[in-house]
Amino acid sequence: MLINHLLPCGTLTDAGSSFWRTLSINEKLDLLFFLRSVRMLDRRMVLWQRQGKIGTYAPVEGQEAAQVGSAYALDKKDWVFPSYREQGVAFTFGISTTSIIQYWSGRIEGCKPPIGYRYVPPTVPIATQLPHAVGAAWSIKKKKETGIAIAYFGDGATSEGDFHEALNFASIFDLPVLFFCQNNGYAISVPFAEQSATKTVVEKASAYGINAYQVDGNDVLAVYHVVKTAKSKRKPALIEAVTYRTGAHTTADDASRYRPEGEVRIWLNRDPLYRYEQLCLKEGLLDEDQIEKQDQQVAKELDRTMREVEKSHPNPSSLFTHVYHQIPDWLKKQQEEAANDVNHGSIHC
Ligand SMILES: Cc1ncc(C[n+]2csc(CCOP(=O)(O)OP(=O)(O)O)c2C)c(N)n1
Repeated sequence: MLINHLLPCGTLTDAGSSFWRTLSINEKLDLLFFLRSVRMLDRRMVLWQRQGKIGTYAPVEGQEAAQVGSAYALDKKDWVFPSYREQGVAFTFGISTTSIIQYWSGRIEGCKPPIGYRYVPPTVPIATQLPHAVGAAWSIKKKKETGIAIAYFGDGATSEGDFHEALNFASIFDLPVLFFCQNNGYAISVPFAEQSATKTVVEKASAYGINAYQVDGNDVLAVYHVVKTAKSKRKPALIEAVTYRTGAHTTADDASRYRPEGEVRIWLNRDPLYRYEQLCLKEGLLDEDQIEKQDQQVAKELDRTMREVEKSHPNPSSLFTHVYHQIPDWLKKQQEEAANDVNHGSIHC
């Protein structure tokens, strides 16, 4: 059964009303702040990619509630294993926008987890981060720590062997790990029905005997509630957040080639940000002027961060590190040449 707390028009369901009453004002406002900030960051990233300031980018628009709601339920004791589309998770978990922008600019600095955050670099090979999260959860259990591990992935990842091995291992060893799938309907251009024999992701959990939750991924309250609950059990669980990416797979993709316009329109009417903002306005938590002022501050801060990143130039030597344990001689030669070019001014960095 799909867990739902907030309808697309911004009205709470009965379960939603009960949960809403348990939240503090700060929690309620934080969720709105993160949703709005992530949307602003994401839209700017697309523009910055078009302006050549960052590399190819994977937009989050449409999936903000799934990312903000889940990450807001985490704390610094937890280990996070993201995929490449998790800017909303990163931002909510406390990773700096500097680091997020650096990652998408291909900079080594953006791949280093900040001190104090168990947030590993985003994984591009699909599903390989799931067994890693299981390993972290195994270590948590052995060391009797109190955190959990969470792996983020898409619906396409459930067709990889790593997904099945990870769930099986987590169940057999009874590990505190959450498998958080954002089912956004497509693995690039392949619709879910063409790559999965089951109608849902969540039913795959029964094959491994683990807890399962299917939640409206565009409902930030329901996602927050589900992840909080699953986390408190300290057992493996598969969570399917049913959502949709309203933009393209990446800035290198044209989604109109494989997605009917009518389908996109249906999901735009289920926008995760609109519904939560309507609730906050109706509840009188803040008014439109306050939202506008907050947005202006966030926008200013994002633009300032981008200017700072642009000013700091990459060291070309970083192209050669972290690839081989022992760098081969032929590559070492290229590294020296690059360093010489920098020293003699033929590469400006
Ligand atoms: C092991 C592997 N195979 C293929 C790819 C190419 N690839 C990049 S994204 C993608 C689709 C992934 O879809 P999904 O898991 O649903 O995540 P989403 O992009 O929708 O967030 C594929 C097949 C890859 N990165 N890694």
